[in-house]
Amino acid sequence: MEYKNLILEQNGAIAVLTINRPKALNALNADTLTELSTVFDELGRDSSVKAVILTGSGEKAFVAGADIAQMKELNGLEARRFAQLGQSTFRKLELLSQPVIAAINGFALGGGCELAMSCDIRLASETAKFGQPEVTLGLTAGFGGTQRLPRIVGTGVASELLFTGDIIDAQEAYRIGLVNHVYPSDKLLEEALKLANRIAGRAPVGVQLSKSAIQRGINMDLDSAQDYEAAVFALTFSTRDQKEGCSAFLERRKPVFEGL
Ligand code: DAK
Repeated sequence: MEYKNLILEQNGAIAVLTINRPKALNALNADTLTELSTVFDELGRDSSVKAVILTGSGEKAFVAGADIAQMKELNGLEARRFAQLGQSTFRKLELLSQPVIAAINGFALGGGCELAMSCDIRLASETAKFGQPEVTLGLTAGFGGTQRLPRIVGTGVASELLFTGDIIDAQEAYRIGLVNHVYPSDKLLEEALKLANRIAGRAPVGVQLSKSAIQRGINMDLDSAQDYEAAVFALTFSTRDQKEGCSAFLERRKPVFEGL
């Protein structure tokens, strides 16, 4: 399918999805959110895709937030619809069967930081900047930031960022655990592809069920989460890849996984 504000490319088993509104620093307007929602459905159906990389077009921004020009004119009801569109799209991303790596190549502010936080793994370029500046605009975060940021960095650090709107650099984001790794800008995509390919080489059902156990389990009490973990663990025993992986270990050879 053709998209106006997105570029979807496939590199072997890896899909690279680029948000492409560089003139507006890839800000998320309603059209872009709607396209993202559609592309996540498309990717979820595509069993040839084993991992996804999400990035922003140009050298300056991952995503500089929700589109302020569009948002400024909303009335209360429209703002609720806009927040719901963003929230449901980001939740779809979080629950996408394949793992998603955010390659954060510049500003990840407001909705952009919230988008990155909906990905499974965050890699940043040395020039990346992060923040939830909504309070500087007279708003609160509306695409899950008040919920995901505390889960990732803890309530104290999240509260400071959400109350001040301060913008932090990639090293500080690394220090507080918001990103997994920081790379020079010209190495970011290469490193993201390396990581995605390492993941794509593992048993796909195992990877996808691990993701599901993390994403579903984190919002459950520990006993329910462990029950869920036991159920997904059991499910892997109905796959050929489980037999292959264990046999390959015992036979001291590399496994050949089929995703079945
Ligand atoms: N929206 C729309 N356009 C944006 C934009 C944004 N978020 N960020 C940048 N742009 C546009 C600029 O207007 C400019 O357009 P032209 O003037 O060239 O037409 C172009 O991108 C380049 O930006 P600058 O000229 O400003 O570039 P600089 O290098 O000088 O500055 C910057 C870069 C990232 C520091 C600056 O652009 C900036 O501060 N941008 C805004 C960042 C921001 O505050 N982001 C958070 C947005 S608020 C909710 C739903 C959602 C949300 C909240 C509530 N509900 C419905 C409840 C989410 C809120 C947000 O994400």
